[in-house]
Formats: sequence, structure tokens, C-alpha cells
Amino acid sequence: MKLLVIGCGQCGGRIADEFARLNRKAHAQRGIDIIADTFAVNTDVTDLSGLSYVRRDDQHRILIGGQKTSGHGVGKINELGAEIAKEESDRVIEAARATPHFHEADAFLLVAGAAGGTGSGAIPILTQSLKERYVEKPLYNLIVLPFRYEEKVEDRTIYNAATCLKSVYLVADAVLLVDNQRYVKNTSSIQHNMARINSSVVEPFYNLLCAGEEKKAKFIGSKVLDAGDIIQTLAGWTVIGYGRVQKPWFSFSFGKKRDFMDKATETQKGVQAMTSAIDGLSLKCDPIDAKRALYLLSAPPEDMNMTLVNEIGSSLKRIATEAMIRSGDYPRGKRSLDVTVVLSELSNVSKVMGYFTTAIQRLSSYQKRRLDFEPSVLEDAFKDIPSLL
Ligand SMILES: Nc1nc2c(ncn2[C@@H]2O[C@H](COP(=O)(O)OP(=O)(O)OP(=O)(O)O)[C@@H](O)[C@H]2O)c(=O)[nH]1
Ligand SMILES: [Mg+2]
Repeated sequence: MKLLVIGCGQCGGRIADEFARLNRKAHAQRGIDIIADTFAVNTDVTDLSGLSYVRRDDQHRILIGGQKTSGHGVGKINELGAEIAKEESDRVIEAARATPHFHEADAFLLVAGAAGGTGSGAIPILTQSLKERYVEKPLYNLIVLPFRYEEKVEDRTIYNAATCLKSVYLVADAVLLVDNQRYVKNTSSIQHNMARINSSVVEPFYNLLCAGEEKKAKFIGSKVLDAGDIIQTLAGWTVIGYGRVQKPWFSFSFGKKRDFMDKATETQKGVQAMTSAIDGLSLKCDPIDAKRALYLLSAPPEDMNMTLVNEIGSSLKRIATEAMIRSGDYPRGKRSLDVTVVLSELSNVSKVMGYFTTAIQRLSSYQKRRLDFEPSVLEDAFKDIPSLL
């Protein structure tokens, strides 16, 4: 499957940059392309300059709202981010459309941080504009949820997250949720954390996108998971996870006939990879709430077998009991057994519901505060002070 990726704001731009890096890796290691092209849209010129893999020209790094923000961002005011995107969405779409690979894309993926200003405001607007023009093309959003400390300290965080999440849910075909807090390692610096988080966010997409683009016969699975399976799976709130077991721990078969005990161990390790994919889901949720799911097993060709694929499927079915499950095998790699899992059409995402509830509570207290505020008190207090204006 090939994606056309547009990152909005700083967070979105950096994750789009990671997708561009992932495509280079796919090209170098496997001779295939999984990304049709990558774009970064921002009101902040410095953020755009900090990217590494998105092409440097102004068709790929797109500065919007230059006149309103002088290239310095919207300072977390996501209404302003939305307003600017409304004025300039045509320019962004034209830039994306001009890429020679535009028609190769199976779907659009737009990315943003929910708590910022530019990305949070622009992503629903750009999604809607693209959807209006390309009705048939699946349109996905990847939304990064804020760290816990941001929710506590910064006033706009919850409000931005709630307004962004509501808006994208109404326009995107599916919303992939990524919770920054799930990836935190307290020992790392914030900057190192961000780089590591961004690379962990895109990692599960590598095999998932490569599997259906594979050209060499020996790497084509007996059950290929291609763009059609992914498109049929993605709907509404969605999470993604990835688990890996290194080969010396699951295979003892190299160079000799496989003992039945070895096979049992492999199956166990496959289930272990699935468990770790579920533990590492991009947002904590209950698999029982998923109406759709998919999993992909990637393993060295000599270790791939249908018993393994089916055992892994059974272990998913045991926890995602309500889901229609699609699956595939991808005989690739040398040293590890990898499981990618997607849970989609989630009916109850407690973190998202929490944003809506808190935002509504605060909205009414904010409105009340505004009504209680009596400007004439201040005006009375300084009415005898001379003004310089
Ligand atoms: N995972 C991840 N999260 C990020 C990154 N940069 C920012 N964030 C998160 O995104 C949110 C802030 O959004 P930004 O993308 O910085 O804001 P913006 O869209 O550029 O908007 P303004 O700066 O207000 O114009 C916060 O919750 C951050 O924790 C990043 O590189 N990776
Ligand atoms: Mg910014």
C-alpha cells in the first residue's frame, strides 16, 4: 500500500519526515516504495527548516499563514490554525497534486498533534477539502495525543485536543490515535524522547505497507495483506501496535530438520509477539471494543508456516471477540518474528471520551468566568489615570 503523507504543524511535520525516512529504508532494503510523496505544512518557518527527509522545495515544505503569523506559528490557538488552513487549503492541495506520484497513492494520511495550534486546527480543514475533491480516495488521520504533563499545565491542551478530535472524526475515514504518554521513558531528555517516539510511531507501518508492494516472488506471502485489506479494516477510532521476538529465541531449526518441540516453541513465540503488539498499542484500549482488526505476521521464509499464522490469529480472536479479523503473512526478514496488529472501529475510547467530558466541563466554567468578569470595575479603577494613546 502506498500513502501520500501530509504532516501539519510541528508534530505532524516531524512524523511525516519519519514516513519519508521509512520510504527510503524500504527502497534501499527491499527495492520498493511505500510512500507516494511526503509534505509538511506549517505556519512556522523554523519548524519546516528542522526537517530532514521531506524535500526542501516550497512545494513539499509549505508555509501557510505567512501574513498572519509572520512565520512564527499560531501559539496554540487552533481556531487560527483552522482559519489559515481554510484560506490556503487550495494551495496545499495543488502542491500535493503536482507530485508525479500523486495517482499512485492508495490513500492519504494526514498527521498532526491534537494539542498544538497549527496542526490541530489545520488537519480537519485539509482533510475535509481533500475529501471533497477526492471522494473515492480513503483519507486517514494520525492524531498524536498530548503528554500527561501538558494536560495538567497548559490550559489549551484539553480544549484543542477535544475540538481537533471531534472535527477529524467527522471528516476522516479513520483516525489513528497515538498517545505520547505511552512512549515516555523518564530517563531520556525530551528531545531524545521525541525522536524515539516518532520512530516508534511509524515502525509498525513498515511491514504493513511493504507486504502488498512486494515484487519478488520468494517474499510474497501465501496470504498477502494488501491495500484492499487495510482499507476494509480502517474505520473510525483506530490503534496500531507492533511486537517482535528475536530469532535465536524462537528458532532452533537452522540447518537441521525441525523437531516437533521446536515448532511448539515457535508457535509460543508467535503468540508472545502478538501479546507484545497488544501491550504496545499506540493508545491503551480494550480489544473487545474493536469491530474490525487485522494482523500481519512477518518472519524469515524458512520459519513461516500456517500453523503459526493461525495460532496468532486465535490469540487475537480470544481478546478481540467482536472484531472481523483480516490477516496476512509476509515471509521477509532474517532474524526476527514480527507481528503488526490494527484494531479499528473502536466503540469506546476512554481517553478520547475523557477529553470531551473535561472540555465541556471547562467550557461552561470558562463561559461563566467570562460572564462574572465585570469590565466596568477595571474601567472605573483607572478612569482618572491619563492615557498615552
Ligand atoms: N510525538 C511527538 N509529539 C510532538 C512532537 N512535537 C510536538 N508534539 C506534541 O504535539 C503537541 C503540540 O503540537 P505542535 O505540533 O508542536 O504544535 P503546532 O501544530 O506546530 O502548532 P503551533 O506551534 O501552536 O503553531 C504537544 O502535545 C506535543 O507534545 C513530536 O515531534 N513528536
Ligand atoms: Mg509549531
